[in-house]
Amino acid sequence: MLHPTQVTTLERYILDQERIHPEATGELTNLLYDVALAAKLIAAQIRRAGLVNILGTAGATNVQGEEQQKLDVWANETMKNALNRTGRICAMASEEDEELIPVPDDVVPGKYVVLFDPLDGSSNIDVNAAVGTIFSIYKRLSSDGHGTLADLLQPGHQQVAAGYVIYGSSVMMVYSAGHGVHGFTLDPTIGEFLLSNPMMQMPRTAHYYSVNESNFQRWSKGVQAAVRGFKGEDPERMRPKNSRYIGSLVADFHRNLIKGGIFLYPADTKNPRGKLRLLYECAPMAFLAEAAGGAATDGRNRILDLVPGALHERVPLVVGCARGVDYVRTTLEAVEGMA
Ligand code: FDP
Repeated sequence: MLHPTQVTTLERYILDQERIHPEATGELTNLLYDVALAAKLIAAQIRRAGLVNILGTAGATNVQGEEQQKLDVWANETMKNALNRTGRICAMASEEDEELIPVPDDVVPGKYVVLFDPLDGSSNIDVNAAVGTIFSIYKRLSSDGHGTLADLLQPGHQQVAAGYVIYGSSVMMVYSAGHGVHGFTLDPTIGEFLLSNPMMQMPRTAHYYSVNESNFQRWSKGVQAAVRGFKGEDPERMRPKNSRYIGSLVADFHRNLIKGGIFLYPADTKNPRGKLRLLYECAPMAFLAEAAGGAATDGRNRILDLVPGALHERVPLVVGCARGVDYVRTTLEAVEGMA
């Protein structure tokens, strides 16, 4: 047991990591700390959701045509306000905003851009299931002034850091700056994220698969074959797995990271490009998966190599334990041939 004065806070841990990597200037530390502050505010609001009667739809729909809930709006504003006046970023993009979000004119733009999904899995809020915030950080490509769309439309392998906050039975922030994946649990009594899961590794063997199987009839033959394999119909190539689907990407991913599993949101006839967004969901989760020894593909290509053409582009996603992800890719190739 550690004495309370020996615990490692998020700030202390990131600072120590930066000391190991001499190229670091400390700005990324502060940026991650800005995200952590927003996460604490969002966590506090989520905890109060049932009490203050703020559940329900705000009446508006977001750019994807989905119904927005009040907490989505609130979380989005909280993220923007935590980041926009810090001088550390030159632009932002949010799953809830159609266009690039510029920093205010009176703020000197910084060298990073941040993209985020402020409240992912929001259809779970009404039922008290886990939701999350996903973030993704890149260095700007333009040299100065306000950030541009090109600064935001970078392939995932260029991310300098990515992570998520899961608002579950406890609140955890999981991030990677490329050197391992680290998890911190919020101690609500002192309001600090404390290191709880250093150097998280995706288990080599997947015991679970997570997919919305109600879409089965809408999938391609290859996806159907891969999921049948997970159920035990391809015993020579794949051991049968247990199934768990929460319907909240952060919660499903987090479960698979800890227990060993594969998450899929494939293309289907209703969502021919898949449902999840490349920049706000797939690229940051792929960055984390690879940093933890896992993998992520759209079925054919490595997610981190995809070059986004637009802010809200969607792609199919298969992410989790490397062998399971590769099984899906090779099964698609065998059934459907090369693209
Ligand atoms: P939600 O619609 O509740 O916001 O991209 C959003 C997302 O949740 C993911 O978090 C989740 O993995 C997925 O959609 C669930 O989609 P289905 O309901 O179609 O399974």
